[in-house]
Amino acid sequence: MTINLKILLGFIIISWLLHSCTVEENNKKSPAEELKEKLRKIKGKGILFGHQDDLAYGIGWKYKEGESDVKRVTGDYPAIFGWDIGGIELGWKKNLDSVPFDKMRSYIIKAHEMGGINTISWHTFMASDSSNSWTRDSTIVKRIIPGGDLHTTFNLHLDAVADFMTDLKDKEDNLVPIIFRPWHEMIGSWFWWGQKQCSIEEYKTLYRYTVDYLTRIKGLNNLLFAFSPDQNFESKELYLERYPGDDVVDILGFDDYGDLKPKRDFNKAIDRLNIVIDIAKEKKKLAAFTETGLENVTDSLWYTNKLAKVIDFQKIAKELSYVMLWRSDEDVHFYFSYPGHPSEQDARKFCEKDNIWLLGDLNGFEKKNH
Ligand code: BMA
Repeated sequence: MTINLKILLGFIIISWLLHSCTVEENNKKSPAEELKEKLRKIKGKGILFGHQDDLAYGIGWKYKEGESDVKRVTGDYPAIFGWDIGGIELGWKKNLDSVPFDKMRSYIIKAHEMGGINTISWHTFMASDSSNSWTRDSTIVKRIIPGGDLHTTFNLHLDAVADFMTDLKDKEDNLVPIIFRPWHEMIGSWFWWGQKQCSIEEYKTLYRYTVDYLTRIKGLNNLLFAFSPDQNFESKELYLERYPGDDVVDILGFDDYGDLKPKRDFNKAIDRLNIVIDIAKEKKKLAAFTETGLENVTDSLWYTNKLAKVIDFQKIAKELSYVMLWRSDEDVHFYFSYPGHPSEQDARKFCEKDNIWLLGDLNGFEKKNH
């Protein structure tokens, strides 16, 4: 072979290698797309069980490596790990419930590396005077969206969120996928982004702007977005009143504590979940019960008598991706049981149901399907 031929051959091989790398790169799914695919595969087979702040603290312990109330009661970790980043926008080192952000970051990464799925909510403080989410100020949304006098400050708040999300990387330097659930419970009026505090258009603009800023401007490709009103809707129309658009939402959910309280009718929760699921099916989105629980689990049979009856109901069992209980903070309130609590056995019984998946079930399924 002449030198020239060798050079030409070498050139062809290198170009081919480079080309195939680029094709592979281009075909590579983003962390968000991978998570969506994973959730789609699971749908109908199991409902993932989640708990807010599960790895951070529980009843009688705080920041203890490997600890989890779900694990203490059931022997396994939850499959969904919930977190809240309220306070990140003010540059705080800890969130509104005193969870240090550096610890939260490492728990999120750990949950991901164990095979779990993380979801983040954001009890946002106000860009005007740093008042908390529960402040009924009906000027803030208008002031932070484009054109408002607090818009620049709000962009800085979103920068802080983006920085946190960008820092969530696994050992291989890949971004950890996150289900982000901003501006939740907007049908109620307890938050400054609630129904009485902003117009429909203002709310939609806020949600859309948030998604656009994080994904397009900040280039984050690890976020799925969940839309999660509270329980105050009786029809598809009401659920969708503030829905910001198919292009900015991946998961349709809702938060409901009221319908599952002891003297209330849990069929209401079934009706509402059916609404969410019908819309999700029409729109080809995923559906989730994004927050629920009974404060301090005052009914020792709550899991099997209420929660199981809701999520086992016909199409709910087939269509729901996950259900998440709120946090267990011994100084405030708890939503999952702990060893020695009268509801412990019932919690375990619920989590042992075939269609309720903890981390081990999720990992077992993943192994079989790869
Ligand atoms: C609420 C309560 C509060 C907490 C907030 C945000 O439901 O648990 O104590 O600050 O959620 O996590």
